[in-house]
Amino acid sequence: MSGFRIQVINPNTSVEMTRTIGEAARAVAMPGTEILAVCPTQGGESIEGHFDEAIAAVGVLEQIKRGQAQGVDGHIIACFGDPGLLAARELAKGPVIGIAEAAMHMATLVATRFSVVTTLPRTVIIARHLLRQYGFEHHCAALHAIDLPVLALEDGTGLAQQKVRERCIQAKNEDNSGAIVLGCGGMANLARELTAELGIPVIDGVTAAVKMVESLLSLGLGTSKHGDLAYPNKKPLTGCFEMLS
Ligand code: 2AL
Repeated sequence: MSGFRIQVINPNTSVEMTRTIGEAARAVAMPGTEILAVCPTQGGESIEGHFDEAIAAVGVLEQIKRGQAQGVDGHIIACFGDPGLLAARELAKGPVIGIAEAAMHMATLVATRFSVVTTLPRTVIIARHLLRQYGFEHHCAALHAIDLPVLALEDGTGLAQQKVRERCIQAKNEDNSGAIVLGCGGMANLARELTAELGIPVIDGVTAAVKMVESLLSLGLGTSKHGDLAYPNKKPLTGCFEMLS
């Protein structure tokens, strides 16, 4: 089976991070899969809290609409908070996977307990909420922050990448976790090297989500349109939301 078109949406407006995410996605995609890496035209350059996520969710929905109009087969929300995930599923016919859920699901398949390494301490709290929401609380041994902002991953110094590496090693040794989940879309290019170096699965959600969307599409599965994920009830939307109606 080949010929899937998968839209990878970076919900922040950083063009550099969108490139990193797109390259990581292409590196694992099947030969026939086309990866379209996009980001919203409006919003914040990084997503680091609930306020940022609320804004980013609108950008995600705009891109889902656009992707559907272009006939893409599936979508990935490439921010670790999975902003707008269920709303995106209402709009989409094909599968929509968030990178946090993708990485967490994958981790439970290869280890009994995993640790999360993310960017800021406040993101740790958001990730903890997601663990509870997705039912993975009991699979997670600990969460760690490198304590650097998201855009430090794109500043070219390598400092953030070094801190991610150190935190992953610490998590392996101190939490006694069997796997590590990387908690930011901007860490997508680090998983394979860290997996080799640490000798345990280090899972990035972007690449995990690519394989999940490909799997669902190969099985002929899309988002259920029965029940709460049915298309949104039609009603006029005004102002800046007109583009979503
Ligand atoms: C994120 C992410 O993945 N992209 C972004 O802008 N903020 N979340 C995070 N936990 O760092």
